Amino acid sequence: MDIDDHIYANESHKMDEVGDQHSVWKRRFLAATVCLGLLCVLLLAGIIGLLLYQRNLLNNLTAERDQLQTSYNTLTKERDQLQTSNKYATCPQDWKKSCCSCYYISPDKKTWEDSRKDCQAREANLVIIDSREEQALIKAFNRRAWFGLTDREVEGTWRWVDGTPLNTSYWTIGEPNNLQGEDCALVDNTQQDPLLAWNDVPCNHTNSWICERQVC
Ligand code: 2F8
Ligand code: CA
Repeated sequence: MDIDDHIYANESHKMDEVGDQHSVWKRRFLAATVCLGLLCVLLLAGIIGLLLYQRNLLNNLTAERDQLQTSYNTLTKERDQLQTSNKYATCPQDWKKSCCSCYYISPDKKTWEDSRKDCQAREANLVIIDSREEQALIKAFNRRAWFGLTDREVEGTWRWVDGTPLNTSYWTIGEPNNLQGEDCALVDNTQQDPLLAWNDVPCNHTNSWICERQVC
């Protein structure tokens, strides 16, 4: 082997070494790239997973909030209903309770219409007497007082303040007689028999009055 061949062999060997190193780096670069790619994919999957988890959490929280809101609304409604029923289950101070009604007996005197308005302002109405027991109770209050009966719309046709016609009545003998244009009924405290105690008198007279508020 002459010197040229030797140099050539040497150079060729060096080139092979460089080539080998190059392919080693190439493989390392490729491996690094693949690793980086995998890392990116994992990171992306992690981020997507996290976002999905967050969305799921948010949906659950929203559903829970809506449920709580519904429960709150229901409870508020129930509380209001209880407060209303409690308000009407007991009679206000100075009212008398009997059976299913509260009765207010006025200390002062007004016309029939103003008496009716007063009762309405008290969330009640002039009393509608629809049983013998109630008539006896009203009579026992021992007042000359208006109650919720009038024939001011049609003379001789007596109607209760709720618009229902009069079926059973407790007029004093000889009443109603419309003596002086008398269109409103009162219970007369001078009569003995509690079941014969009504009289018709002019509506613009002033008398005590009895309101009734039904509580059941
Ligand atoms: O006699 C019955 C008659 O008595 C009174 O008139 C004199 C009554 N009037 C008043 O109470 C205002 C009548 O209504 C009653 O019919
Ligand atoms: Ca009369």
